[in-house]
Amino acid sequence: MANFFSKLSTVALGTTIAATTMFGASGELAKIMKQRGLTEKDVIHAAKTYVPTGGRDDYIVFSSGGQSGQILVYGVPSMRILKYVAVFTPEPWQGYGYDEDSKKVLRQGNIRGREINWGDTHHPALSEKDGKYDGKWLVINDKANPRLAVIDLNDFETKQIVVNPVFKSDHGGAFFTPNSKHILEACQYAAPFDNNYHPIEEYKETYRGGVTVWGFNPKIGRIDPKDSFTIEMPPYMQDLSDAGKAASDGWGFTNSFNSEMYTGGIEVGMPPFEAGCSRNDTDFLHVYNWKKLYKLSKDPKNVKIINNSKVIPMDVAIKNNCLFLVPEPKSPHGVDVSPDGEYITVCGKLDTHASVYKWSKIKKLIDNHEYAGKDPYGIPILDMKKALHGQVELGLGPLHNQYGKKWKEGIIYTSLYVDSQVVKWNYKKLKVLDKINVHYNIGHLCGMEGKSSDPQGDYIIALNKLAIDRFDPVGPLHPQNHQLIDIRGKKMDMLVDMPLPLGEPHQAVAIRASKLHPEVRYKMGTNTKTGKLHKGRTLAGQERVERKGNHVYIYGTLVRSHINPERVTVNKGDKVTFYLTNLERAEDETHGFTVDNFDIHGSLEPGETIELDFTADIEGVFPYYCTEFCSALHLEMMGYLMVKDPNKKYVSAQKLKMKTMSKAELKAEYDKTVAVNTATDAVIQSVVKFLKENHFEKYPTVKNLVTDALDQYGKIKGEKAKSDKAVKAGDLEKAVLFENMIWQYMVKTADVGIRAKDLLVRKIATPQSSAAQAGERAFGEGGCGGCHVIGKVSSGPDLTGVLQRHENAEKWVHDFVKNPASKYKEPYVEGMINYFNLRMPNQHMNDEEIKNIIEYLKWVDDNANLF
Ligand code: K7E
Ligand code: CUA
Repeated sequence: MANFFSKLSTVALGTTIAATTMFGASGELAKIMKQRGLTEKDVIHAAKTYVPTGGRDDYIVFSSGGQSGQILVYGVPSMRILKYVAVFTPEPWQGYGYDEDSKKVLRQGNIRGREINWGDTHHPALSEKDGKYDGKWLVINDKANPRLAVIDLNDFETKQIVVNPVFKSDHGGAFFTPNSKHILEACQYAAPFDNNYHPIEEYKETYRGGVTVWGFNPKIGRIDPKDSFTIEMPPYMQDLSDAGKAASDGWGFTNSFNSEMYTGGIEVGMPPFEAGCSRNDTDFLHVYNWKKLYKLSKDPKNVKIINNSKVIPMDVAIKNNCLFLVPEPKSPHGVDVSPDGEYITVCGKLDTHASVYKWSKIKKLIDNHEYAGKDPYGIPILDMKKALHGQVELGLGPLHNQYGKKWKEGIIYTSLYVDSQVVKWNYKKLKVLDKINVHYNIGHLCGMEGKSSDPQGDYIIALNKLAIDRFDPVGPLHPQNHQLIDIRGKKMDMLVDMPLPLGEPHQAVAIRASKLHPEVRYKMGTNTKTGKLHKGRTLAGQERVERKGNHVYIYGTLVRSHINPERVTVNKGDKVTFYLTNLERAEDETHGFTVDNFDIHGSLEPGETIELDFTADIEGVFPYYCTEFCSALHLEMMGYLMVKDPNKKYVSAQKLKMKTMSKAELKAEYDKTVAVNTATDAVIQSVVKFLKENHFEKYPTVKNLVTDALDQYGKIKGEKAKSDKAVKAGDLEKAVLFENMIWQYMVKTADVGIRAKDLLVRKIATPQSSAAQAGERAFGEGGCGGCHVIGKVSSGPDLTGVLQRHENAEKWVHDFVKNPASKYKEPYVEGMINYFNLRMPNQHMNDEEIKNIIEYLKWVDDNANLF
């Protein structure tokens, strides 16, 4: 023990108290720390973020995938990536854009009739109930092609894409209102609302910005374009936005960065755009009463119809006291409303300050019609000073804000892009509290439910634009770097880096994992994109091929490990539609499907039906197969699409003369196959006996596996009847094939059954001491398992009971492991060497490892009945 701590203190930088209580007396840890050059702090950070195998995370993060047009899902604190959700971009893995139903979703995003196959995702938003995340829906915007997408958190699939009818780009979206009845989406680069050409010289007259208020039905999770409208705004280049909450519910807040309405024009000798658009000291925070405007939008006299959508003109909004401007420091970026809706924090990239506005002050100015002036479009401007709670200097390039658990006391976190820091400060007392360096150039930061009205604190994730020197280089473009920061202490503590190998994630949102309850399986035959039963739904026994003119419809099924039908023949030029249903009920038993050379792919989660369409315009033989390694017989899960040219005459190839088996030979093969099946069945029965005796039904996860296994086993009876019938008819050839099929079902049963048994053993065995755990690890890592299998005689003896076989056994085992050669001459060992024709090699274990292995072997003996 003394040795361990003296070693530790030579490398420790931080406090040692935590380590002494956390790590106990294991010398192994000190050894690893030394080998890997880890400090005590590193080890504490690892312990704070490590999730042991099989463990779960506390939070799930949805991060925008930037230019990949996708969403990334990962866990906190482990920072393990869990999923890519395809949104605006085809993603073959789940068949997105490669099967017909997902193509329909993707094509909802066509703009002016044209296909768009990528997106620039920026701001994901989680649906809310009373301002708190409810774990039901996720929406995200596409900045490049102004669109929103809706993802169902029941299965993490994109269900809807809507195109903004009037914007030519967007950015300040998506933001749910507190009960998810509406979603705000603000414009970015001003442009004419119609689709016509308008000269840039008419920028002030014909170019417009705005905010679209989308109607959303939180019950079904769909945006309703008919229940939506756009608020016309000046061409000020609207930016980030936020929806009011509690005190400010019903209002929206949107930044802008070009109140100068500068349009650049370096080609005509004008100073560049970025110079002109940041000339004024201030830009405008747009404050608008979307709730009242929503009601007004229902009266046709208040709206203009542009591109088949409702637009409320500025003068209507002004007349109804629904639109105001408040000056804000120039070129602002983030605007974030506090959980109680009372404070609105704005950060300007070109200003070192954060500006905190107070809603009650803004509201008072509005109610009293107390204006400092009007903008060129007649929008009332409120006095900045009178609207401000105060300003505080944070550092260079403040961008975005997140609230923590102590938001009521005023705690807020802000990213500093230029300084590459996160700053913790108090927005009520206007005081900086702490800063931490991040690597490098942070954009957004993500708190745990940090944008809801119920922030959890615990962590902040820094979403850094550059990684530079943090990872092994993978070319000139480095990964993005998400860094997890512990904010539970007084000082922020950087825990771990996570490289992100995708686009540039702008924002991420985090939700408690306990709030998500995704589906395990679909109702049999579901079209997952609509949630309804699929028109091509096919149940077992309904498989068929139908021809209607030159269109061939295949109604097929997939279940471990066959595709039914196995052969499809069509004519060259035929249209082909595969309707495929995954008949599995077993958890995670997904099958994929493709026909080689036709650029189609589907992923069928348990119960899902998909449609794949193509024209068989080339002649030939095309294998189709399951693309998920779904069982031991996955490679066998295949079939053939044969495409014949109807105008060609095919001459049959000379048949090869194959030697046929004699009757006696066939009989021998049949008997052998049956014998193998009988033996395999005996193994299955012994597993079943074990499972029953140990009450598998008490453990739901084990029970599910047993159900799956028996599901396969249940199919044997039918095959056996067919085999017997063939025997009766004298067709042993066929009988052998059916017996083989029986064997395949047995293998599948055993595959899952043994998994169930192993799981059950773990559940009912006595718990392992930490020494026994370390011993099992050492046993595995030391390569002992190469010769010894617990519970079985393998290429070495079974070690169950080894501690009973020798006198003074612990010492004997210790000495033998330490120096096997010293015992080669002992009669027992010599006998073993002769029997196995192998000598126990020296694995160079240290005393600690050997001690732990002995503890593990004791655990094995305690549970010997289970192996
Ligand atoms: Cu700052 Cu698009 Cu929210 Cu990027 S945005 S960082
Ligand atoms: Cu199904 Cu592989």
